[in-house]
Formats: sequence, structure tokens, C-alpha cells
Amino acid sequence: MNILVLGGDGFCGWPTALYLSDRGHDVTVLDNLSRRAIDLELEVQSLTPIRPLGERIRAWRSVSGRQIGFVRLDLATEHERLAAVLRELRPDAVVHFAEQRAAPYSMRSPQAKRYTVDNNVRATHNLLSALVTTGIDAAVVHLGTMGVYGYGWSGSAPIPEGYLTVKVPTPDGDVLREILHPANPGSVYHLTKTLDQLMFAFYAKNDLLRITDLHQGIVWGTQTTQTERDERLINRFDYDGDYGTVLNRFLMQAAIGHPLTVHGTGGQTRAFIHIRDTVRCIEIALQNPPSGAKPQVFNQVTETYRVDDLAKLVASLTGVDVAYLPNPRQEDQENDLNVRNDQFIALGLEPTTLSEGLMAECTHIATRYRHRIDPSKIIARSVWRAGMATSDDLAFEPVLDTPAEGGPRW
Ligand code: NAD
Ligand code: USQ
Repeated sequence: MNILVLGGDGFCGWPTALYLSDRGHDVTVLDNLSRRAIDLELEVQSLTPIRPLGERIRAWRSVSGRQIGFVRLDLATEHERLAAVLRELRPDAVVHFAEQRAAPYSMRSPQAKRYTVDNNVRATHNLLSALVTTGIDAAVVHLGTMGVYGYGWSGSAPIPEGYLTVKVPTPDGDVLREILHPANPGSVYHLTKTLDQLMFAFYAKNDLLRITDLHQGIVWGTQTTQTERDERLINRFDYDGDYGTVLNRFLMQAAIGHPLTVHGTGGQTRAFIHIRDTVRCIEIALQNPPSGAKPQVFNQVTETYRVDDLAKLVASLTGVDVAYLPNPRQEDQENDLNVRNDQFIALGLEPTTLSEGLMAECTHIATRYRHRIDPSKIIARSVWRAGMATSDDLAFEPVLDTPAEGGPRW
């Protein structure tokens, strides 16, 4: 297939571009490099030394002999250029990762809230509009989030894949209707993903666009078979309070002896998926586009964990302490989470589940590059409402040296 990967310089997009290229597809990455600009704004850098995109692409060509194209374009503001790119490339499929994806960043200031809405909603709408304008019949695979369902609304009832069958009372008795699962976003970022869903429903109905929306859980890990092939291909590893996600942060914290930063009681239950399964799920979704006039929704998750259980597991393996901090987010302290993922399993996904080996691999990467960590960027300080308490930096004896090659895994 000829595949356009929007947001292909990011944490999920880069390994996906490499994986699809490795599988023989013709891949073009489209990205405006805004994520790299946000690192500069936050005065933080990926824990791993990610290379400029041009160097990444040259390195991939030298190790694989395969070419990946690159278009630098802002999806949210350059509709006409996007249409021209679609006309020129005529992709069979478009994978859409290109949004501002951090909930804490989306809540840090009024500017960041507006940027997140403007960027994400316009990017998605411009893509849909450009596909209709150009008449290119590409299958769209979009990265949505488990967070569109919210946490706790369903109690212990299983969360279906996108659609819920409800009973509607009428004067003639109850009728059954299938509706989009009620949206229950927990941040401005998650709100944009619920708005994406409505745009998909409209364009699938009105213009028969073929759209798959993947409601993905928290991605952990960093390397894939392809990114491991050369250090210049290394994937991004966010560790800071805005962009770092919980399990990768715990593994990074363990690597420098920092107490594990549990927000509140740690009773929050969340869905997880390893980056290696992310890339495989995208391939499965590309191979199975929808046929009807409504978006197809898959829950892209492999397992669920309570945050506190993850912290205790990492602490037991590494000997670091667990710190229970004021929660900067407005979220339930405790929730159940029971998610269906039957469709990916039926289509052949073999879940990579949490294992000591995989966590050790991630900690090994964090240990190797720990000299790049700025401990003052670890505590999460973006609050959901003005005046909410956040923790001060924690006292600890940082281990920030570079270990010898092949050094300690734990
Ligand atoms: P990321 O920030 O690392 O990558 C996003 C990429 O999109 C970046 O390279 C950025 O420069 C680009 N981008 C953003 N806005 C753009 C625009 N207007 N025009 C062109 N390029 C633009 O994020 P990620 O972790 O790779 O996430 C990718 C997608 O997957 C996001 O949509 C996110 O919501 C979703 N997702 C991520 C996770 C996770 O844990 N990382 C979990 C569930 C869903
Ligand atoms: N948390 C801690 N300590 C930390 C960091 C986080 O206790 O140091 C807690 C948070 O308070 C939250 C949970 O861990 O309860 C998850 O936080 P997270 O930052 O790992 O994940 P989240 O904000 O939900 O966002 C991430 C991605 C986002 C994606 C989402 C999938 O950044 O792009 O959409 O995961 S999901 O969570 O399934 O909605």
C-alpha cells in the first residue's frame, strides 16, 4: 500500500512508519515538527537522543535500503497544500497521529487549551475535507483514545468498542438503538478526541469516507524491532510531568532512584498497550477497513492496571520508594475499568503483556540515557483547576551517571 503517516515524527508515528516500510509499504511521513517545538517551549528533551527527521530517514535508508518520504506541513492550517499532497501521492491509506496528545499540556494554560482545540479539531477536519475535495478514496485510520469513554461511568460493565445499544422509551414501548458511546472527556485534550468522533460519524455518513477510529490506551515501552536497528532510529521517550506517561515515568524514575510519583491514592485504573502492539494494531486496522457508512471503532488496549499496583510492581523490582502526591488532575481517585478488545484479538493480535523482561528493557534504555534527565522536570505541575496543590520536587540522591555499555539492567 501507499500510506501517508500524519504525525510520523512522533512517539507512535515514527515506529509505525518504520514498521510499515519494513513490511514493504510505500510510506510518506507528514509532520509539522510541532512536538519538537513544544520540547523547546517546555525546556525539556526526550530522554532518548532522537535525531532530526532527515537524519532518521537517511539512517533508515542505509540500514533497510528503503526510502521514506517526508512532507513538512501543518495539517491544522494548510488545507490547500494538504489537498495538493493527496492529489500527488494518491495514498491508499492515511494513518492520522497528528494531534497535541498530552492531557496535562492541554490543561496547563488558557493558551495551551486553545492551541490543543484549534490544532486537533482543525487538523482532523482538514484531513476529512481534503479527502472529499480531492475525491481520494483512502482508508483513514485515526488514533483516538480510551479517554473518550471516561473513567468510572461504566462501573464494572464492559466498555464496548465504540457503540452502545440502548433502550429508548417511546409511547409504543421501548425501542433499541445503537448510539456512539456517551463521551465523558477528562481533559481538554480528551475533549478534542470526542469531537473527532462526531466529525468521523458525519463524514462517514455524508461522504462515505472509510474511517477506523482506534481507541488506544496508554502506550508504554520505547523501542520496536525497527527502531532498535540503529541508534539514529531511536524512538522518543517522554519523561516530563506534561508528556511523560505513567508507566514509562515510573521506569525512568527507577533508573535514577527517584521515588515513584503516584497521583493521589493510585486507585486510578487505566488501559495499556506496548508500542510493539501499537504498530501491529495499525497494520491490522489498515488490512481491515470498514465497509459501512459508519466509522469502525476498535479498542486498542491489551491490559488494564491500577496505577498503585504498577508503582508497587516497579518498586518491588527496583527497590525505589513510592511517593503518594497531591493529584494535580481532576479525576476519580478510584475506578473500575473493563474494556472489550475482541475485534483486534479476532483479527490476529497476540497481546504483548507486561513482563519483567519488557520493563527491564525499558529501564535499560532509561539507565543508558539517564544523564539527559533534568530532575526538576519530573513532578507534574499542570493543574486541572487554578489553585490545586502540586508537590514540590522530591528529595532524593540522583543517580545520573552514564553506565558502561551493557551496564546494569535494574
Ligand atoms: P506525539 O506528540 O509524540 O506525536 C504527534 C506528532 O504529530 C508529532 O510529531 C507532532 O509534531 C505532529 N503534529 C501535531 N500536530 C500537527 C499538525 N497540526 N500538523 C502536522 N503534524 C502535527 O504523540 P504520540 O504519543 O505519538 O501520539 C500519537 C497519536 O496517538 C495522538 O493522536 C495521540 O492522541 C494518540 N494516542 C497516544 C497515546 C500515548 O500513550 N502516546 C495513547 C493513546 C492515543
Ligand atoms: N499518573 C500518576 N503519576 C504520574 C503520571 C500519571 O499517578 O507520574 C496518573 C494520572 O494521574 C492518571 C494516570 O496515571 O490517572 C494516567 O496518566 P498518563 O499521563 O499516563 O496518561 P493520560 O493522561 O491518560 O494520557 C495518555 C496519553 C494520551 C492518551 C491516553 C490514553 O498521553 O495521548 O490518549 O494516555 S487513555 O489514558 O487510555 O485515555
